[in-house]
Amino acid sequence: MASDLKLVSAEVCPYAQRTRLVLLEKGLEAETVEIDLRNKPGWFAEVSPYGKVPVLLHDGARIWESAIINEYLEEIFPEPRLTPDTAAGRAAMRIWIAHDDVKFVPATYKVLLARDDPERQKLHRETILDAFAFMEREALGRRASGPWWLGEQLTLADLAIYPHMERLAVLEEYRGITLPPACGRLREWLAAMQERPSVRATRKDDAYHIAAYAKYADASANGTTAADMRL
Ligand SMILES: N[C@@H](CCC(=O)N[C@@H](CS)C(=O)NCC(=O)O)C(=O)O
Repeated sequence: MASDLKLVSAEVCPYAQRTRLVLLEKGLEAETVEIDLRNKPGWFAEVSPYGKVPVLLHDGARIWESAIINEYLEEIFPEPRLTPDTAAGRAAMRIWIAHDDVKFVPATYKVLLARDDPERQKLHRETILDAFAFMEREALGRRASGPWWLGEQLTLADLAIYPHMERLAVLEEYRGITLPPACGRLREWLAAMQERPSVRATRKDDAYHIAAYAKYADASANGTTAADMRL
């Protein structure tokens, strides 16, 4: 039952937003428990094995890692479908979620945390710019048609990648990194995403994100995410 769903979340968190987007796209109601990541409640360590949000509790199961939570929701609540019908399509969807998780997002945290190291900043800046160009060319540039990441169908790839793109103002504010003019498809995709009711319901403005990431940009962040990203 959808009403058995409980999401441990934090409004600032792009990964938690991924799952909130899937819940909204599927019209699922969940009890959402917001936590303050700078002041985690005592019970959080029991619930979250990595000390991170999001965590989903459902039907006796405890699921963590946003991309895996979203696939779980897709399996249990298949309508509306957010995965392609073909195996190749599903592989493409997972490739782009992995690209976001492994290539793009770590570089965005690392470029902020490298406050005092211009060489490392340069390295991560290049990774980010390469990732923009790669997404523009290899994902959006290869779609047959349609406004979404893989074409006509909105999938978990759109909902996984969007929250990090919503936060691009953070990179511009602190490190002067912007989406290059050549990334017109990315810009159009972002605009299309921002029309969706699920995005409108979860979206925060640039000023909110800029304030939320100040502790990464001044390298004072001391949570588990910052520890992982410093490695
Ligand atoms: N790979 C994880 C990442 C989740 C994550 O990094 N969450 C952050 C907030 S955006 C967190 O809870 N960090 C805890 C901390 O920094 O102490 C996922 O996809 O769910």
